[in-house]
Amino acid sequence: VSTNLVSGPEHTMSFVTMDCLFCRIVSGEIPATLVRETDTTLAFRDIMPKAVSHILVIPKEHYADVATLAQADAKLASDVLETVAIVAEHEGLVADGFRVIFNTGEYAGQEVSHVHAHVLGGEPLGPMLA
Ligand code: IU
Repeated sequence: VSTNLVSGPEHTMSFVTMDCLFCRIVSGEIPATLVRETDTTLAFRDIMPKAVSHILVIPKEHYADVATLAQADAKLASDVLETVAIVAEHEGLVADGFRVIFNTGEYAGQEVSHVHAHVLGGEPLGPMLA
């Protein structure tokens, strides 16, 4: 896995792996519809939305999944959850409720190995699947 140190006006220094799709979104190499950016996290719209509102929240730094992140950097995991909460508020999802999902590993069908919270809402969501 190659790692690059990326710096730029809108990105503070962060380690990214350039063979990771979401790291490429962090670096600006691949476009995404950004919803919110903090020093440590990024929120953007899922390209194949499964609800009226479907946003992905990621740490800029690469961690494979939520379990790895939580054990390696509890503060960064907390930053991700804070961005989830702020995005849910800005999207107007709080009053009616919303769902947060971290698919983790093969059985959960995790496709992108860069931890991401799915934030889903804006309509009744039905059974608990992302
Ligand atoms: P998963 O939890 O790893 O299965 O979710 C990956 C999500 O990333 C999935 O909902 C895709 O629609 C989404 N996605 C994206 O937003 N932009 C992309 O370029 C690609 C996937 I590839």
